[in-house]
Amino acid sequence: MVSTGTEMKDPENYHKDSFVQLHNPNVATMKEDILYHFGLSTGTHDFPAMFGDVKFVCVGGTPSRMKTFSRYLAVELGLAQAGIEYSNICEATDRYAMFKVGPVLCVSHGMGIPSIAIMLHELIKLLYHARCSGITIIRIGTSGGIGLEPGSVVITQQAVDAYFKPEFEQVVLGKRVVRSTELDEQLVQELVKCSGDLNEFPVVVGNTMCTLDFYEGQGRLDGALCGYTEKEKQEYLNAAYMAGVRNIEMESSVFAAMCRVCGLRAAVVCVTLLNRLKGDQISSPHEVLTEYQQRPQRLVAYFIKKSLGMS
Ligand code: R2B
Ligand code: URA
Repeated sequence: MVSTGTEMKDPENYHKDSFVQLHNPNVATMKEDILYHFGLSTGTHDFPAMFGDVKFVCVGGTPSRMKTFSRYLAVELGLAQAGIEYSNICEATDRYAMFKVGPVLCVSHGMGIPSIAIMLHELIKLLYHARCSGITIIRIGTSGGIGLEPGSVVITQQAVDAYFKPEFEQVVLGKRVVRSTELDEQLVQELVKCSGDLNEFPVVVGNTMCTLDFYEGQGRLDGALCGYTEKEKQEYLNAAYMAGVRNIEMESSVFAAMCRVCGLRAAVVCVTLLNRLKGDQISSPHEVLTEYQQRPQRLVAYFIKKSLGMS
């Protein structure tokens, strides 16, 4: 079976006050749902009470980055209290970390498609069990840029695969299933507007290539394996640039595909740590990289504040 995923819904109308939808009739019939990798269960936790007021979800690679982001958000949203730390809701497991700051849930997803996909299955079910509606979800992350100054932030227009196609392909029961990776255009424009308001660092809208690997998958010359030349690498990255690709990372395609099917308004905002046309190694000093990583956080925190009528 080859499915485009477009039969699922009309993307124009799926946000508004829409409830999170699962694309699985089995879950509604389950007495208890154990979200194993979160260490949470509908049998032991009151999801509507814990998460029913969530309106924004921010996901990013590492637990520490999401903790830092939740602290920063607490200050920005006026919810920080001296000496009080937001605790990790998933402390029963070390697979993922989750922090809740008012209406914002911050969750780490690890590296790569399999890791974020597992997290998203459980996150989307969590939002469904909590009866959340009108959710906006944003991946904030890092990436390698193509033809951009390091530190530039890319708001993803389309998440594309390594052939530059806006598709996510998975094998389900031995068959190819292809889903669309289209993202919410209006949300892209809202984020662009916020970047103009902030005017603190370069922000571009472009396609994001999602790969299965950091080294060969992204055409690096410095992995343990490499069977191509510098010239072939440059040709590939230039072809990506011509296809509108401005950055490369490892989660956006499945993120876009899953959120689309389940009625979540989704965006991807990643900073570029280097310009891949100029090299492969991430060699900027730690402080520089730390500041770069804060850029998507600053933009998204501003967007949330603005959406809540706070700026
Ligand atoms: C960006 O950075 C990670 C690889 O270093 C990966 O998770 C990604 O998408
Ligand atoms: N993350 C990636 O996936 N690639 C890069 O080049 C940098 C960060």
